[in-house]
Amino acid sequence: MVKEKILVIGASGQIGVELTLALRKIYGSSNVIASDLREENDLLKGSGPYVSLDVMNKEMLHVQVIRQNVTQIYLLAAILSATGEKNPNLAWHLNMQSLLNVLDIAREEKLHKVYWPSSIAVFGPTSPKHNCPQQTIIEPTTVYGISKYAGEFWCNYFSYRYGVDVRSLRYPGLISYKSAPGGGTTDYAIEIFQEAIDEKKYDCFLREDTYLPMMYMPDAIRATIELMEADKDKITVRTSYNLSGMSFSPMDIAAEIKKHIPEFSISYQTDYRQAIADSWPQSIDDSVARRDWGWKEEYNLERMTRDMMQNLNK
Ligand code: NAD
Ligand code: AKB
Repeated sequence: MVKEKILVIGASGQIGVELTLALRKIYGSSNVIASDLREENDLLKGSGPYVSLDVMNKEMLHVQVIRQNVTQIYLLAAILSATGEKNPNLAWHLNMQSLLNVLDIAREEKLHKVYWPSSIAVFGPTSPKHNCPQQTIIEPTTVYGISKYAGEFWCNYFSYRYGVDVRSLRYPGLISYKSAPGGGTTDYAIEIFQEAIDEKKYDCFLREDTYLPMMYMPDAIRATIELMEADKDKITVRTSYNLSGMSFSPMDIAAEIKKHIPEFSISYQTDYRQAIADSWPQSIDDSVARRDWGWKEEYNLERMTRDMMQNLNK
């Protein structure tokens, strides 16, 4: 087996913490270097190497890659949909330049693989609302969605033009309890759990019937690793794979939480994030990922809620 040295950029974020820990289990702690602009997340401390790194500083990134003999990069640094609408220039700049820096270095240093996540945010109001297919009309209306769609085409370009083995998933909204979310529209589905436990009520910023594609973090981590470990000849999509777990609305998740906390109540006060959510599909067709590398989710709303409640109550 080829010895891999993995650099995770954005390791202190919602996905980064859990992905770094999962990669360390597979590849060995010392072979997975966590890096971030902010300080090391408490859950990572003592579990392996950490470097402070700004992905926008290409020279420093390049030095780290050479110095540490990095063979794979997982690039997770980004500005998400809700924060992106508050500062579109910054979101575009970070989301695009970070990817171009990583792809350039991957080409120059002949890295074995690169992982970069896209999002269901690439889809816009003209895309099909239900079972949105892999290839369809894609006209995103958020700066985050535009940056993700442009990024997908850069991945495709570097793959076909320079042979960079870059792989990507269009994650749905991800729900987790270990590290805090970073400014997305789907964050309500995380906040609701903590508020239900602490306050027994939650004031939701999306309308009760806003259905969105969602996934529990253990499924997302497994999908990422399965995609990255799949044989190269199985990967037919070099932009980004549709990926699906479940679809629910605030009303559905509130009803599920009520099974665990009967006195829980939800109210609704929508804000600018409603328009973002309304522009996205309600559910995703991920049959191409299922066909190419055997994707199958394990968690539905009921199972996820039970697991979230158990872990948050600990
Ligand atoms: P997050 O905001 O929780 O984490 C991003 C991390 O990147 C943060 O720790 C931040 O400090 C770091 N970062 C920011 N600027 C940096 C820089 N210049 N250099 C180095 N690090 C920097 O985000 P997340 O939810 O973990 O998302 C990770 C990736 O997955 C992003 O590309 C996001 O678009 C994508 N994604 C996330 C979701 C989700 O629901 N969480 C859904 C779809 C796609
Ligand atoms: C967000 O809401 O911005 C993210 C995403 C779906 O990309 N969770």
